Amino acid sequence: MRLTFIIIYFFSFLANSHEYNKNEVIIDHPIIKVSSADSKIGAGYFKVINNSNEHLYLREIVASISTKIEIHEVIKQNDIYKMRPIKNDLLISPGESLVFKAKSYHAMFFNFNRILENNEMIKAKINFRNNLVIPVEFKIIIGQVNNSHH
Ligand SMILES: [Cu+2]
Repeated sequence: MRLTFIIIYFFSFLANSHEYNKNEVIIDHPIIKVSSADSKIGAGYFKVINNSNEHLYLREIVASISTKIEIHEVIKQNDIYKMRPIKNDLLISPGESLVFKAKSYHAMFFNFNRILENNEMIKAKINFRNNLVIPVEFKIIIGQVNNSHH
């Protein structure tokens, strides 16, 4: 009984995880959270792991589903979280990782050009300095978005 449970857990974990790898740089579990299928904005989360020996600078994210994608940072001012586009490329040092998550760095997708489906995969490219481009697919997660400071 217990073994069955462990096996099911293991395979469901595999099914839920997706990652992309190029030049020793890993993009782990990219998702876009939206509040509904016809949302016009969404927040993108993922983890960047730099296993290379080079300094890595994340520059931008591009995807045909969205006309504008910004990388935001979140700052806390007078106990209120505020987000704003980053001014400089994001450094991830060799051996370090950076997590895009709620109340922290995230990608803002604006103006989706069609209705979205839960769990569908959205093609995108994450661009770094020195012409490093990592193609990924963001999984759409509908529901449970806290719009005030995702
Ligand atoms: Cu934002």
